Amino acid sequence: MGSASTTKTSRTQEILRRAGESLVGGVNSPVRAFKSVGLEPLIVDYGKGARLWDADGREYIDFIGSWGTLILGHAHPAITAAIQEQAARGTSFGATTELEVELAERIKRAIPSIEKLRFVSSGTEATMSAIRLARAFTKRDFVLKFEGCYHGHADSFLSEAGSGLATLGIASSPGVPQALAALTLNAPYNNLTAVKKIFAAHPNKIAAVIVEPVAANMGVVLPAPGFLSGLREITERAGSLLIFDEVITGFRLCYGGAQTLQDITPDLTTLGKIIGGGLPVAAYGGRAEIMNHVAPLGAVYQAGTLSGNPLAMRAGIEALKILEAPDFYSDLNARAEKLTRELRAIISASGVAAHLNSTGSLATLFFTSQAVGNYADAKKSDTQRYAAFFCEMFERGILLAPSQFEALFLSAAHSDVDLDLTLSAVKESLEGLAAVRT
Ligand code: KE4
Repeated sequence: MGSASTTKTSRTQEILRRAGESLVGGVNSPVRAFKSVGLEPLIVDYGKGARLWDADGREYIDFIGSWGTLILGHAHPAITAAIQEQAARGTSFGATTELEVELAERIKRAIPSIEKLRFVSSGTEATMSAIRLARAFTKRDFVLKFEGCYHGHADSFLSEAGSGLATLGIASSPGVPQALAALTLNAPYNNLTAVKKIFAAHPNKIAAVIVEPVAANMGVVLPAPGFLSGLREITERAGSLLIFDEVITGFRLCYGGAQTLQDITPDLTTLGKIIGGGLPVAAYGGRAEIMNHVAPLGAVYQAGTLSGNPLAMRAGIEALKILEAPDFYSDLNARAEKLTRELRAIISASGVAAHLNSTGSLATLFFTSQAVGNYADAKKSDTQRYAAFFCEMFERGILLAPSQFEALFLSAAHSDVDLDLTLSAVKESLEGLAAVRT
């Protein structure tokens, strides 16, 4: 497995050359460019289970899993069959089908805070629409987000954001009008004092607080005890909406949202990734009193040609059917617990300054000796060491996120053999790093 390409005329090189001519940076999403780890983008040929094969037949154990989407692994047979069957019946009608009603009903049963929802085709569409709705419902303009959290690339979110912006060191994106950027307020994650100060400075002006209930776009950072309940209290008192961006955590940690485990009821929730079974599906939803302000019932306009398309709905339904199995999450989370326990033992024995943050099947290995509780902590990580670690693992056929500020996603498809190979590769890679002083 692995061993980055050396033959210059490989199929990968030929596709990379063409990709560079037609796609910006050879990719359709910046974090895929592998820039921060000093490699050329991976060109994938196909995936099966927990494995990916690149254009030159090199095999990898995949911990990106389409950025958390593939909790069931690549090309799950039941999902593939469902897609094939639906494709023969039509992929998109631009009209309602029972399939979108069925998927919505499944999501509502799993996440009771969602009384009504609207399907869209990307997490960005979901969060962008949720913010527009919150501004309309509260008649307020400011939104509060958290440094290092990432909510997609809509204008209101591109300041102090995580994921690809953190990876590329972009503090705020050009092209966002200053007048709009000024309406986005940022606070450090896990810092309620800062949140209270911002609310005091903007009385009756903040439409919503949007938060990842478990942050995964600055790397994985857990909410401190009381942080999320504190946000609930502050927003309730201020007449602002609380939006849980569960695009990553939705159906990742349990059959529901992180809100299910944290017993907190947000006003709106955004979902994506897992609910589409590998096809482009996202959603925003919440109290009917709020959602009924969206067109055609209300005046808040949001639309989408492929929203709720039957092909993607069918894939999502099939995925949630499998995830609903009684022991799915207890099994996955037990395997994840075993993996992270053994990873911590290897890290400790290696003597390398590294910290593993994890919850359920989400984890990030930060190359820092300190605990990581917010974006400022995360940015103290040695990103060069992370890049060196990434390359060592990549050489050994283990594909991690090509960024210190992303997560490792364990799926139900990762076998004991995959995990044993991964642990051996981590041990060897860290030993390699320990031998090299950077
Ligand atoms: P998309 O527009 O990329 O479907 O979703 C945006 C989004 C919204 N909210 C959260 C919490 C998210 O994590 C994301 C997207 N996640 C990143 C990975 N960290 C997508 C990967 C990429 O940008 O290519």
